[in-house]
Amino acid sequence: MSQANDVQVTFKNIHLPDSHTYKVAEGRGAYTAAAKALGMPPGDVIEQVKTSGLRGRGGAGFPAGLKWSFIPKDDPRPKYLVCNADEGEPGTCKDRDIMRYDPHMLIEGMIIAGYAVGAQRGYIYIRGEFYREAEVLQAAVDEAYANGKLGEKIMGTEVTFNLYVHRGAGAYVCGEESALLESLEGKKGQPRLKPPFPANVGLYGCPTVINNVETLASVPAIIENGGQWYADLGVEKSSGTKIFCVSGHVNKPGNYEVELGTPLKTLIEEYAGGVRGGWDNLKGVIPGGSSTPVLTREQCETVTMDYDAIAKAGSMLGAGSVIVMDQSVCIVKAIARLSNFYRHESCGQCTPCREGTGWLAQVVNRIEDGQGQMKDLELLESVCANISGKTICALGDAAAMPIQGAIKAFRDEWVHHIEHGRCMVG
Ligand code: L3W
Ligand code: SF4
Repeated sequence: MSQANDVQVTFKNIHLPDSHTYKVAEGRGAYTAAAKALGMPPGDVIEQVKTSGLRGRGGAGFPAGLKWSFIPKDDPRPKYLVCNADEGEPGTCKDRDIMRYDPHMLIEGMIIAGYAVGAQRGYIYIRGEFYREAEVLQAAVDEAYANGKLGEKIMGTEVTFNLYVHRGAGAYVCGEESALLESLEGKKGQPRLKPPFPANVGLYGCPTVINNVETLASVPAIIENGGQWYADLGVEKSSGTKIFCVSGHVNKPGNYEVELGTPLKTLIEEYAGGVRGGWDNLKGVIPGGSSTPVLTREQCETVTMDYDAIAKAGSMLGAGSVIVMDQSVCIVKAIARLSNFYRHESCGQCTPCREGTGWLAQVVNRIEDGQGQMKDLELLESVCANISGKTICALGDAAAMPIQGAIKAFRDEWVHHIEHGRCMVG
């Protein structure tokens, strides 16, 4: 759970008692933004979201309004809206809290998005392990139907929007949008080659918008207050607020919603209670989830939490999962943990990822076990280079990037492991 702070968009209501219920949601003004949107031409709704500068909060940061505008207009095929609630990236737990505590904000965002792109049907694909959240969501969907917010002729208009909650079955790769669509269609959850992008060939071969939970939950506030209001929050090219999931060696781990552009050091020291044992005890931070390269303490001193600044520092904002590691962490052991994860989650469809993730895990584990040789570092770099950019989906890159980053930033630890057969942190 997060703490309240000055700027709240998606977490604005989560501290209200029973915030997940329709009664409380209605009392705080839920669905007024949807009613407003339904009174606007769909193109104007898309324009407001474009003006807001809202970027996808699932990891890639793709502009949401632009994505909506890709849906072909004069196309007889049905259009679909899909919410990616698969939240499987290690370190990420923000969408879970939105669904737990404010499901009506997500539903309202989906009504607005569905209307804007001409979709009469929406799906929330929720991670299988989120059993309780799926129950809360389904109850909220049922309440929204019962109160005329979903179904036919919603809110006194001619608009139809039906919404379904679909539970996944526990595969990380189903968070990749095209694997998610395959899974939703009842097939094995394996990524598709892109292009074509889902905007043209998505669910059942039809135009489909897929957005993350946090992205869609940001939409009601944008419509209510105007795109420019949102654009004025945050920094250039990274507008608005973002929920950061701060975990690891901090005194107050949790989800914190702050404006994009907030210094990482402020996020850790002022919101998350500081590094265990003090700032000087910090070793490094994975800023955006397990797929993103680690930042050193020196970089953490100055970097700000926005898309461009993190990219400039050689990493990615990703899904905003800030994993803090203090001096007790063995970087090789931490990377071994991640490598085992990616080996396990590779869907096996393409050779560089299927074979490469196996090799990476094997070599990293060998070094961790004290059996490594200096040439293993070159081998790791070579395997990473042969995966990166050569696979169907980003999972291959995601397995390679943390290793490349950790060798670059903490080479001395890898060398010590190899030369001494053990970790330098004791
Ligand atoms: C139409 C074009 N649509 C791009 C759409 C595309 C997608 C979005 C972004 O990976 C990243 C990955 C993970 N016409 C388009 C177009 N689109 N060009 O825009 O696309 P893309 O390919 O840049 O990214 P992606 O495949 O969605 C997502 C990273 O996020 N990540 C993931 C974390 C996991 C979670 C989670 O568990 N919640 O988020 C963390 O870093 O590695 O790089 O919709 O269709 N010309
Ligand atoms: Fe499957 Fe890996 Fe290829 Fe993605 S990169 S399609 S997870 S084998």
